[in-house]
Amino acid sequence: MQRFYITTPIYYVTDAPHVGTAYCTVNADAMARWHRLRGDETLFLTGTDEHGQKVADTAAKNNLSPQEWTDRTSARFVEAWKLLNISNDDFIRTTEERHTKSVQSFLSTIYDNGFIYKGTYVGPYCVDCEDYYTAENLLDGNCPVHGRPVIEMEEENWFFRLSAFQDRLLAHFESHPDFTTPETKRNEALSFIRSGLRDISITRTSISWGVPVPWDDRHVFYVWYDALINYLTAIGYGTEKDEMAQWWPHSHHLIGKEIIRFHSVWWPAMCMAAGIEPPHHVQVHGWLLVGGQKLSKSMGNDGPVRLGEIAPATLVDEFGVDAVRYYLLRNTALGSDGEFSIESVTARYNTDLANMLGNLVARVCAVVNTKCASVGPAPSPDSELLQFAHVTIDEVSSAWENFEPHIALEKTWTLIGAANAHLENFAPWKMEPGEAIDRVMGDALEAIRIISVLITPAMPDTADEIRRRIGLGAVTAQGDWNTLRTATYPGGLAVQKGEPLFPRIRSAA
Ligand code: ME8
Repeated sequence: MQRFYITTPIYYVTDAPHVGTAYCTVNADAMARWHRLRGDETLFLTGTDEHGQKVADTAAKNNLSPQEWTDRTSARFVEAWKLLNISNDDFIRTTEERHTKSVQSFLSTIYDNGFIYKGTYVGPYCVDCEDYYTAENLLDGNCPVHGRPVIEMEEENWFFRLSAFQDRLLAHFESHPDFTTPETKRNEALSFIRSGLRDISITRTSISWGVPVPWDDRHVFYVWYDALINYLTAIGYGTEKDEMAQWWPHSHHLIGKEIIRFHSVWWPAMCMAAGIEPPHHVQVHGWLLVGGQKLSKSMGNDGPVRLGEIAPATLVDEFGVDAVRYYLLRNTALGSDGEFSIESVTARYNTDLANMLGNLVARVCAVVNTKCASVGPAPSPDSELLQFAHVTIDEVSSAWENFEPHIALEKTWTLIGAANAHLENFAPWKMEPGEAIDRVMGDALEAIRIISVLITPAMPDTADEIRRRIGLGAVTAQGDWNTLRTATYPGGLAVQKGEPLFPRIRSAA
């Protein structure tokens, strides 16, 4: 048993959740579910990032106070994640009292340790990124991420001595080769460190929407400086409910590729400065693109896509929650960018879910109904199909372990393909009731039992429904994962037919 603490970025409340933020959250959810299934002690955190200039500006544009705006928008994230069956153990909001306490305690420690000093910042700043740039970083004078104009910032601020951590960070990357994965993203972080680290301005006097600096009440902390600490707030850093010893540093931060520098450079340096270990692992994922562009809140409804039409709620309505989860986990390798389109969701739905998984379950239940008097037979000990299933269990297991959901699902679907081929091969619908058909159907039911466990992190409701149809209870770590290889489908259970799990959808074209 391990301890597994997984986090998503906390999302800005500048607008509603979209399929890009859903992508990251569903991936983190599947990892959390996988680790719970293995019996690991698991903590899964997500939440909303509610401070900063961008949020204050958005609230003002909507004629609301920042607090009213954040209350309203944060609730939309809670709602969307409920709809997507996200199993987070906690949902953090950075405007909560517990967060203020942790941030002030953490940054006061860094201050007391001598890594914060007063200076003046002059330079370009992108409000959309809430990030500083140098003139060389800009693309045609614009922000390299958003392609929009930056503002010229000049402020007397408190600075974090990031430059003091260059060597320690390099040594940490050296001694922890898996600190940031995949390797291409690790190299990106490394080359940023090697290019020379500059101290960072970490406070603001120009806005008041932030966590107050405890030693200088004219300042609030710069939003990124308060945001990163959320990962510690949730485990009670600096409060009476301190669970640091239990959960730190077992953390895995799942993040998009545009925020590597904050998580793989700033954050470990901040931890070092505060005298705690850096997080265990930063897992970087790529972007969902639409028409080649990053899907984002600022795309609004005038870009290459109307965001409302691909909002998580609309997709769930159209395809069902588990199909959306499956698509997000399966279609794009974690770490790469992937083009999102309704056509590709429809294609995967029809091919992988309706034709392969849905069809397998429907055929097995129908044949057991007509040829085995609705009673599922037990499998034979060493069939070829089951030997293959056991190899698949190992492959799927190590893919989940390595943060490769797309491979875990690809391998699972190979087993689904093999189970369908087993049926095609024996054509039990043409056989007479008797021992031979019992063997064929027992093996198919055993494959379905194994498949139901393997799909649980991705498609928990479908897994339970499939099991209900073949007479089994919901998947548990103790009863199902631990005995996945040793136990078998017991036989003698009532098998029921049901509505198609994934009725085919006609494509719009
Ligand atoms: O950066 N494809 O918040 P944010 C895939 N508050 N993932 C996407 C995506 C896309 N098109 N668009 C967004 C922030 N994401 C900060 C984080 S953490 C201490 C503070 C996902 O609302 C992806 O995980 O801009 C990305 O890193 C995150 O949303 C950024 O969300």
